[in-house]
Formats: sequence, structure tokens, C-alpha cells
Amino acid sequence: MTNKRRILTIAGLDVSGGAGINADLSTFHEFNSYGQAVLTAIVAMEPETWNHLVFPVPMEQIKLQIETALASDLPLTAIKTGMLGTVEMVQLARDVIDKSDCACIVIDPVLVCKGTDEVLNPQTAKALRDELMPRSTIITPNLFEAGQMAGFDHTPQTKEEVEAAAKAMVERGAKNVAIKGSRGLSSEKAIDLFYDGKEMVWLEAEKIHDPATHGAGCTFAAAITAGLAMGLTPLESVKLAKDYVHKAIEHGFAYNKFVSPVYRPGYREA
Ligand code: PXL
Repeated sequence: MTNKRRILTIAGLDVSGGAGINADLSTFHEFNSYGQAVLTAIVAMEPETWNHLVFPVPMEQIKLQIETALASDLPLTAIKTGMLGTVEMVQLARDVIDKSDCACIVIDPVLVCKGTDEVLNPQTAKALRDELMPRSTIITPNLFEAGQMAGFDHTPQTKEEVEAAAKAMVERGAKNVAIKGSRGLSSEKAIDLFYDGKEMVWLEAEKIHDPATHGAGCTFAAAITAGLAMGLTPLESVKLAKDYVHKAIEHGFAYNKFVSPVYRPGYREA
């Protein structure tokens, strides 16, 4: 097992299967890695309305999960974080990162679930920005989260504003930034910004318009994590992830009238 990649995600369970740890573990597997999850919350949906209900896992259980995940003779190749509902959970993730000595850290600063207006409290956003972002190899916010991580009081809405947010994030300690712009930016293409403190790279793909698409953000961040674990550079990892998520969206399916999850094995299918 010494040549195996071991990747840990600290994230929530989306029972519909599109986002959260399903996205992470299936993606790690897709890229020939051994995936593990520390579960922070369970997200269930009301069948009639698809309102999201978030049930946090008690902290003492999360701590035990972390002890299990760290009780291995093999190092972690990469760590990804997803939904961390509270400042305490953010700080726990920070401590895991510090203890692990792991070189590939992907922070997906999940602040909202699609389909809900519920934004995690501002203290959590601040803790993500001040305590996790500086430890990240790469951070992967959507537009709203980019505004929060940049310390702006608004959500970037133009390419210039997205670039300004990327710069602000690097100034606040992120080494690399991948901002998921696809949905919110008025562009013919699905565009995302990569920035490593030197070069702004806009990545493009054909836009697949389906407002119900679900799980693309988590899947994108998970594939970046797998790419870094395989030894790719941050930009190569982002390019791989964009291709992977594009195919997963293309193969997405209508789960019900509310959501169309991405279908990750689509990457393997023609
Ligand atoms: O897409 C953000 C997200 C992350 N993690 C979990 C989720 C969601 C959205 O539904 O449920 C567990």
C-alpha cells in the first residue's frame, strides 16, 4: 500500500448523493485513490419542497472520527474540506491539517447549499477565511463564497470583480485560487478563474444549461484534490477537474423535479 494515495475529506453527507462526501469519495476512487471521510453533518431534504435540513454531527463524534482517520501508519496524501458548519469544526479541521504535515490541502469553503438561502453564520465564514484559507494549497469558492473569502461586502459579478476577489484571497494567504464562475457570470461559456498569485487564467468549457444541476462544485473541488494527490500542479489539477466535472454534468440525470445531480462515472463513458 506504500504507493497508494490516501485522501481524507472532512465534509457533510448529502443524502441525495450529488454533493458532499459522495462527490468526494466517488471522485477519489475515480482517480485511483483511497478515500476516507470524516462526517461533519447530514443534509436531508424535505420531499415536498426540497428544503435542506442540516443535522450537525456532535463534536465529540467528529473528534473520534478524526482520531480514526489519523491512526494510520501511512501519511495522508491530500486533505479536502467541504461543509464545516461551525467555528469549532473549522478549528478542528485546522488542527488536523497542522498535525498531518500534508502538502495538498484543498479548501472548498462551503457556505450555502444550493436550493436554500441558508447561509452559514458569518463567524464560520470568517474562520474559514482567516484560519483555513492561509493553510490551503488551493481554495475553490463559488462567486458568493469568493466575495466572503476576499473580505468583500458584495458578491463579485463581473470578470474584473472576480479577478479582484482572487487577488484579495491570495493577499490573505491562499496559495492558489479556483473561482467557480460558471453560473453567476454572464458569459456564453462556462468560465472559471485560476490564480496563483502571478497569472490569471480563465478556463472555458461549453456551458450546459440546467438550473437543477447539483453537486458540480463539490465534484470540481474533489477532482482538484485527486489531481494534486497524483502529483499534478494546481493548474493542471484545475484543468483536469474542469474536464471531469463537464462530463459529469453532461451525464447528469433528473433525480426528481428539484435536482439533477451530476453523474461522475460519465467521465469514463463515451
Ligand atoms: O453543494 C454544497 C454542499 C456541500 N456539502 C453538502 C451539501 C451541499 C449542498 O447540498 O449537502 C453535504
